[in-house]
Amino acid sequence: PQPIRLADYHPPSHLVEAVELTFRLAPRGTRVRSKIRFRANPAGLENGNLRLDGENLRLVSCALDGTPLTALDYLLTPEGLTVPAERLPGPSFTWEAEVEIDPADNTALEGLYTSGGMFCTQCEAEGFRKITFYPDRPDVMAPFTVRIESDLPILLSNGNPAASGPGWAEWHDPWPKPAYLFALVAGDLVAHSDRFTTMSGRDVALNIWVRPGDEDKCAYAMDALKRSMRWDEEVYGREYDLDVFNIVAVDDFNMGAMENKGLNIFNSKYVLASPETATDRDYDFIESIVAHEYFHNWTGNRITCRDWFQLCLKEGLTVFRDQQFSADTRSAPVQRIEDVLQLRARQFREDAGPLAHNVRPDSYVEINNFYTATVYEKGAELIGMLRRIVGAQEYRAALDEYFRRHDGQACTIEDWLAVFEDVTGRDLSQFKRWYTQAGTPRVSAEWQVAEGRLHLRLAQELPPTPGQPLKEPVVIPVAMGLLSPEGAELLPETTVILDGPELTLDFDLDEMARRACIARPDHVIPSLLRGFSAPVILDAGLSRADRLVLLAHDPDPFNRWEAGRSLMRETLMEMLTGGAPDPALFDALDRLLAEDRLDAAFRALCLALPSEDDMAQAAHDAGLVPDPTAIHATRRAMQVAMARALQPRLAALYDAMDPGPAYSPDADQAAKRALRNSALTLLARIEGPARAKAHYAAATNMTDEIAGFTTLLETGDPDIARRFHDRWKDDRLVMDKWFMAQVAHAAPEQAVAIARALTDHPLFDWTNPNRFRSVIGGLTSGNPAGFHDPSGAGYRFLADWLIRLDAKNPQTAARMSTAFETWRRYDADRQALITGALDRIAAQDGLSRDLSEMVERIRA
Ligand code: B3K
Ligand code: ZN
Repeated sequence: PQPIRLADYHPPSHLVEAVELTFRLAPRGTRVRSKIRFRANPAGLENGNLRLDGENLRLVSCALDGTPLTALDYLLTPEGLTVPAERLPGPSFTWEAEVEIDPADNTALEGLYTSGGMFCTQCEAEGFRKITFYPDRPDVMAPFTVRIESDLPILLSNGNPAASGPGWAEWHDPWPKPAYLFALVAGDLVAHSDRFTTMSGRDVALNIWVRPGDEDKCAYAMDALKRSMRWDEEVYGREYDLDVFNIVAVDDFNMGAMENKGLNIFNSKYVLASPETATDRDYDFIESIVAHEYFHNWTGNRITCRDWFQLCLKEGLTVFRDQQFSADTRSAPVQRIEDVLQLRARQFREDAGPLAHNVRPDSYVEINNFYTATVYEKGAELIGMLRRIVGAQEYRAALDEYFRRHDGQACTIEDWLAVFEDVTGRDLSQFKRWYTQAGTPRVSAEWQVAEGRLHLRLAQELPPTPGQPLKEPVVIPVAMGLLSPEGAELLPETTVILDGPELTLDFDLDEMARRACIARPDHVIPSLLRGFSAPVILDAGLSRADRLVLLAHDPDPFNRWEAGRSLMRETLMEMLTGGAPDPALFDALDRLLAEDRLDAAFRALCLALPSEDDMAQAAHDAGLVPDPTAIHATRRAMQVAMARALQPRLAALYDAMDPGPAYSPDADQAAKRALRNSALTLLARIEGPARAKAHYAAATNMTDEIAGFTTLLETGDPDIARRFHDRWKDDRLVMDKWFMAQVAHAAPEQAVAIARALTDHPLFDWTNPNRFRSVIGGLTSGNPAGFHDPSGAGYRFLADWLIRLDAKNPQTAARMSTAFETWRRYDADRQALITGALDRIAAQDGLSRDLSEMVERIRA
């Protein structure tokens, strides 16, 4: 298929004034009647034909202004239907159609499908065209009226309930929206209900709809929803705009959740929680995803994207908003570190390989392949930089103007930046390069102290990415401070802007020393990129001693953590090539762990090692060929060394950090459990399984239970998997953890065999995306050394499953194929095995557009 290009955008020939839909639901033959009021678009550059998208639809009948059309009046292809301009009654007309669709056969989970006896929809990006003929593009916005006919008790759509009777319900959504925000749900559902009064005093009914039996697992999601609604009022002045807000939990869902107007649909994994079944991490995800989808009501729904190239307009901004919310709700530094860990693990990895693309891509074959860490997480970083550059007040003023100017519109990144330019009077043309250049910039620092002055030179470099050999310098805000070798703060935090290839700064040490009331130091330690002020790779040029000072004293918690992180990474790299860990690092960690005034979650993060994938990338960046087996063994050896060096401290923390039996998912308790469970895992490396056995037996919540379970899996308790299974076999979400943990915590040489055996387990339902991801993702992400087994068995296993899944669910198959994106890092044997697996996939007949685009891009 031909790629679609941003440069080819043209406005639609027709706009929609109103849509009426009637669904007569049946699993094997749902009838959809549509009545759509069209009007010619004066700005339409097209030929004036009426172009409607439509896929997998059986057309029963259609008419224009009441006159039935015959097959001679239109052109029907597998992609849609065109009525030539000369057959249209005039500039305004009503299109009516009836189509039949087969929701029970819809295994792609896009459009209208069935899941465990309920009907539900997923339309973003282009699923609405599988429901009826329509201009399925985000710049066509219209109010929708929907009638649902079905014997199922609960019938939901967007907007407000309009009328209902036995076997039917009508909904009306007054806010014009693109078709991708359409949703319909029908099922035997029960609600966890509540109410919310908005800042202007309007009363909103809130419902979380779940299968009977799950209603006692909705309280946390509801609480998160109400807090999100309040937060958006307080921080952004945004009020909810309908009489009801519905959330529905669905077991079969391709991603996390979807922001359909007034009817958010969620993967049940991100709604249902009880202390016994959900971990602290699950609670954390529920909170941030509920917030994210709710925040889309303004950033995405009221103001949407002109075309799918502008996806970051809604996603980057909404991720930034949900990160702000989490930072306000929990610990801000911990949130920042976690966000950066995610960014590096997923987005830097993407940027470093063949799938690198702009935050605003220039072209795509299948848009679902561009819901990426680059669009989402790097997109959010760009908003954060913008806010840092213009300041919090001007940022808020610009957002107010954005909502004022563009409410009800479908916008572009140019519109977004123009608002900031108008409100702040700045020229953002250089900043815009962040949206149009792929790749992670590299920033390096060099400095010297001479004659009482510090000369600091910052430089940026932009490595080439596929299709972009040369790049222009970007605008990099560098938040920084300076410390003396004793850890005294010499310079209060300031932000400098690196917008050329390099920047030289000059500081007067005498003056700084005077202000800090210390003698003039003969050495200075720059603390650069505080709070990770830009999504770049920094070579700070710091010695080990300098970093130990930052680890002990940096007033910026992010850079404190970062100093420890880089020492750990360096130590692991040295151990990989035969070195031994430096005891000074362990001493520093020991002191940090003893600082009781530090957040326990922060301490747990400082104790965590870089992942195996981080290490593989670090090895590659250092010009080495990473050996996944050696990396795994080295991390293990480091854990043993750490446990030995820190044993008394870890044992003391294990006892001190017990939050007691009354479980709460709040940040404070979760932090204690995080630190305590890190201590448990490390201690098990030298103590054997006794402590983990007791921990598992005593656990009264899933966070502790899974920590005990995974530790026992690793220390080789032969019976633990069976016991966990027998306890939880009837709980789908907990069993996802059971499947995943066994693969992720298997010894590398056994991982593929274990994964394969699990795919034969009676509870392995590979058509359920969560279950598929548990086992196949448990190997590819959870057990890199197992996945990269030198035999190639992991690659063959993944390829076999991608081929099988692609025939049913291309979107999830394509998503999972990114496990191969790092293939160029590895040795020639592994490269040949991976490219062989990719070529085998590419050679399949009838491969989806989704997976074939991915394989082609990865292979290139
Ligand atoms: N907007 C949806 C993602 C849709 C993905 C389509 N493949 C969820 C979100 O970002 O909130
Ligand atoms: Zn989103």
